[in-house]
Amino acid sequence: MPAFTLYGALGSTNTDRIRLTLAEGGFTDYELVHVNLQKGEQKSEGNKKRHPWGKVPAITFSDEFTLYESRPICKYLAKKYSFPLLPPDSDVKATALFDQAQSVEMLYFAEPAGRIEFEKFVKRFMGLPPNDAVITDALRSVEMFFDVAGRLLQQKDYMSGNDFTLVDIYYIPLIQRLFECGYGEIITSREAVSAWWDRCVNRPAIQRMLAADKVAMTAAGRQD
Ligand SMILES: N[C@@H](CCC(=O)N[C@@H](CS)C(=O)NCC(=O)O)C(=O)O
Repeated sequence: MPAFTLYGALGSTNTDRIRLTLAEGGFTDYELVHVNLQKGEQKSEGNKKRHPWGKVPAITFSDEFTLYESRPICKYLAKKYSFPLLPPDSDVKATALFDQAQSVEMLYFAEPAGRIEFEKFVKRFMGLPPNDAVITDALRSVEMFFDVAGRLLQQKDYMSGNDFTLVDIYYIPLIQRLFECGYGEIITSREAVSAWWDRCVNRPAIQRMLAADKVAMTAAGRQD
C-alpha cells in the first residue's frame, strides 16, 4: 500500500509543485489520483471532504490525515521524509529567510503569474477568450518582480540563499507555463534570473520529470 494518495490534475501547476518536490526527494511510494477539472470533479462532495474549497491538490494518509494547499503539503512532505530542501529548524535566521522567500514567491510572483496562466492557458480549455488587459497588467507585474529578483540573485544562487530549497521548486511550474505561453524571455533576458533558472531546471530529477510531463501532455493533447 502506498504511503499516501495525492489527488491532483494533469497540467495543474499546484499539483506539479508537489510532484517536483517528491521527485527531487527521490520519493515514489505514493499514488497519484487524477481529478478531472474539466468535468468539475473537484466540486464533488468526495473531493470537498479533502479540499473544502473544491480544488486540487490534496493528500490523504491511511490514518485519514488530510492536507490541502500545495506549499504546506510540500513543506510537510519534505519534513516528514527528510528531503534536504529546507533549512534546519535550529537555524532560526535561515528559516526566517526561507519564510520571507516563500511569502515573496506566493504574493509577488505567483499572483500575477497565475493570472497569466488563467488567461492564456486555463481559459483555452474552458473555451473562453483571454482578457488582454489582464495579461498586459500581469505581465508588467511579473517583469517588475524579476527586475528586483534579478538584482537579489546577483548576490546569491537561489531564492532563499545559497542552497536550493523548496522555494525554488515553488517557482518552477508557473515559470514553465510562462515559457509555454511564449513569455520565456522574461526569464532569459535577465542574466542572473536566467542562470538561476538553469541551475533549477538542470537538476537531474527535475529535468526527468519535466521531460516526461512534456511527453504526457503531448499525448493527452493528441487524444483530445
Ligand atoms: N492555493 C492553492 C491553489 C489551488 C488551485 O487553485 N488549484 C487549481 C488547479 S491548479 C484548481 O483546483 N482549480 C479548479 C477550481 O478552482 O475549480 C494551492 O496552492 O494548492
